Amino acid sequence: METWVDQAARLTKPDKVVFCDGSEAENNVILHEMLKHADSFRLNEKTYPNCYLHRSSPSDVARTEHLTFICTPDKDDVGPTNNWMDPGAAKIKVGALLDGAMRGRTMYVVPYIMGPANSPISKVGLEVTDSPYVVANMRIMARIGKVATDRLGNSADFVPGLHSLGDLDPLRRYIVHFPEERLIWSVGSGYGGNALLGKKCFALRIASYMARQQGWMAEHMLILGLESPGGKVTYMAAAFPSACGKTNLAMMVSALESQGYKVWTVGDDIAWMRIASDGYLHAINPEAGFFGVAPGTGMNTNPNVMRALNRNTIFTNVGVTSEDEPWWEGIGGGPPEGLVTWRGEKWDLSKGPAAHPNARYTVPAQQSPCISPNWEAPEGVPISAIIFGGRRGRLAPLVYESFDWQHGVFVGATMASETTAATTGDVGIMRRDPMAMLPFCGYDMADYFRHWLEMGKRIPKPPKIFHVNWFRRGANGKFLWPGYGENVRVLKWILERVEGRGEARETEIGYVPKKSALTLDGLHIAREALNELFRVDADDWEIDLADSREFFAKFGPRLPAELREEHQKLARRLERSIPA
Ligand code: GTP
Ligand code: SPV
Ligand code: MN
Repeated sequence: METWVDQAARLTKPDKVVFCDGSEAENNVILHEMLKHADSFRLNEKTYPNCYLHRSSPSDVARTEHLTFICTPDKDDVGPTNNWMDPGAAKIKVGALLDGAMRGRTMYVVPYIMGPANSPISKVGLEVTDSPYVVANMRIMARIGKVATDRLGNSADFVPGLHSLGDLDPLRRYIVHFPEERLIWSVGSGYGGNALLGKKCFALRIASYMARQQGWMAEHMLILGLESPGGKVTYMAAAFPSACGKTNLAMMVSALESQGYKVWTVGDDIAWMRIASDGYLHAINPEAGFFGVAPGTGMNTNPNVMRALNRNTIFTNVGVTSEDEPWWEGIGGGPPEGLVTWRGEKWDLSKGPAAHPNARYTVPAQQSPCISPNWEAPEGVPISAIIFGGRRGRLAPLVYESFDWQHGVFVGATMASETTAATTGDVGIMRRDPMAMLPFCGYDMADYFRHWLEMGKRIPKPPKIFHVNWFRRGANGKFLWPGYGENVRVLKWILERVEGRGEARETEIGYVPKKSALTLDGLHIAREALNELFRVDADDWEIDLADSREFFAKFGPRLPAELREEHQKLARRLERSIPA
């Protein structure tokens, strides 16, 4: 570890190197450093103790997928959906930007564990960074310092990551991964998934590569436990693309709590899953905190997270009130007098939203009132259902179940969703995002599909696979389904299907709940809205099939034949149902 740190320091030439032990005293020093910068502030100490506001550079507010690369000797190994750079060329190009990048700055060395400290599934990483904001976030999002160095001992089995803010210019920003070396270099961004290297860079891109080699899975999934009457808890994992509702589903206050259905959070963004000796796929949450989307989060949508956000939280790119309290669209109520925007300007209507649409909070997981008692179980939790989903204004019904694992893999592989503010670029554009891993798979996605198919054969008690869509819109353009805490009604049906109950009708695309099978008491929803939510329109699906065929074609012969077979089977089922 010291050797690697020395090399990183020789390249970046910091004035000072600080090894982080993760202690409270050290955290205070780092927060003090963070607050020296004009972009960070302490919030109201009475109402928001130990809370901070950080404003990132206006051109550095989301992940930048076009500046993210996978570097393998053979270009074909990253597949058609990843950006590729030759490892040698990347070292030269990005190395030039890192050369001397920390002059006049302190280099913080942050050893960290992804996963519970005592779990055999956990892994150690090491991030060096010149950003105190990154250190403060890593401290919430991972287990850092002494626990990690203790776990590592003399071993060299860790994933190193070199991060520098550089000059924050998007023209000199690169997030590059060397999966064969298990190495990450990131320069030019201080934002979330670009800079907190344990998260997307390690726990998904590098880990997905390792997982295929070693026979496990690293997925962009929340993990929740659904408690049913009598107290039994059934665990489910769900993959939705960025800003499509993972945190909210994992932390919901159930609309059916009075009937005995309650949701417990194990994780909100990433799942590492292994086949355990009981025959189930077991999942751990490699993270220790939530880096969640602030806009849209309020007492009426996600009271559990709201109750966690009033202490020890770092807010990024939210607005701030005259009382030094954080504010964003959807927090409840209109913009208060004296509101200041995420860019530090006095708010008025001409400024648009006061919080950036991808504004985030970083909060310790254990502050959540619904954190599962098993969230740090070393062996993980057994997964009974995998749920795919996305933002689909049309087409996909509220929920459907795949016929079997292979069909479920096809459902995941053909997932599509409207783009969101979580990544730089246009918002609201439909794109294919298989398993919500399009930006996070560290190798060819055709091989990734193959890995999914192989895993299915190896899991003695495989989870059932479902697809949900909270975002279908009616003719008036409004969402048909109320979402949030009401989503538990769909989870309840999924649980019943897992248990072999739950009534369904077979359609061309899979099993859809019989209308009487979904618990709707207490919910005011028009019959037409329900009909539309469950409608499977064969013509629309045929159009979608043409699009997924084109997507699959990109992968050429590497695409598993099983997926072409599923594609043809669906095409045939649709043909049969459309009158000539
Ligand atoms: P990442 O952290 O980017 O991976 O996102 P995520 O999948 O955890 O998304 P999150 O739960 O933070 O939700 C993103 C946005 O979708 C927020 O603005 C939410 O308010 C909104 N949202 C979440 N769940 C629902 C839902 O059931 N219905 C509707 N209409 N909006 C939702
Ligand atoms: C996502 O974009 O999927 C996130 C936030 O969870 S980030 O850490 O920026 O990747
Ligand atoms: Mn995410």
